[in-house]
Amino acid sequence: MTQSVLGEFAGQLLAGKIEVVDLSAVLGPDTPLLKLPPELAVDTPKIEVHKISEYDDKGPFWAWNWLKVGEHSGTHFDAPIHWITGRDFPDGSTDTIAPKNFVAPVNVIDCSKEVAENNDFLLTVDHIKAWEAKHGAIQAGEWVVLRSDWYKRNGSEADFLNADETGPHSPGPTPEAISYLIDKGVIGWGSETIGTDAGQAGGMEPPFPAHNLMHKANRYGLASLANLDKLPPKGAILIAAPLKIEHGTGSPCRALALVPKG
Ligand code: 23J
Ligand code: MN
Repeated sequence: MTQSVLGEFAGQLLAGKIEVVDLSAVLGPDTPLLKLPPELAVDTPKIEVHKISEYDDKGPFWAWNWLKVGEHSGTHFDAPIHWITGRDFPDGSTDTIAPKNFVAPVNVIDCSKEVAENNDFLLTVDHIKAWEAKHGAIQAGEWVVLRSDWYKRNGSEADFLNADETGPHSPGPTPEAISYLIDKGVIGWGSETIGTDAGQAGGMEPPFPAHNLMHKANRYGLASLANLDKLPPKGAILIAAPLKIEHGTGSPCRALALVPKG
């Protein structure tokens, strides 16, 4: 049975009937990075790419670099131990999460119109229920991601963070929406913004609910996703695996979606 499904899949993949959509942004020195209030925290450092050699006297036939990059940089995976509420899960770090959890169906909730009108848009339980009534129920083991088209701002850190004197302004979920999804048994929550929470989520109860509640439930996060506008509401498979960093709290990742064509 499984053999025939994978055989069928291989045939469709090679025939171009399944599209592989890149959900990751370019990772480099210009990648936008989270800025936290200085009184609260230390920021993740700027990404650095250092040349070791480039077919030269440091290595005549090869080019290679070394990187300085925080775990929570660019398109990245949040592991449960990232948050204090998830710190004790033995399978909650990048090196201990079961690999089967890196491949799962994805539900894409399109809020791009609402976000265009209100940068602080918050996804509520009612929004999710209305989406389910239209597209079908969200099932256990699936990802839920918020399409906002925010990734189109990724080329400019100022536009991406969208901060003013009152702090950053970007969309995200309410605490109740995250609790609703956890009760459904989702595997995680993903967003196109700098982190999985809304820009103003530091003032919510609990603060940063996507982090606090998802990781408390041993579930995952995906941040700075791109190209969610290329996905159907349902029917795509999301592949997103963090580097196997020892006791890692997260990692930049190459997130991909398999999408049936036509
Ligand atoms: C550390 C502190 C607060 C937040 C974050 C990290 C993230 O968004 C992240 O990248 O996990 S909100
Ligand atoms: Mn993160």
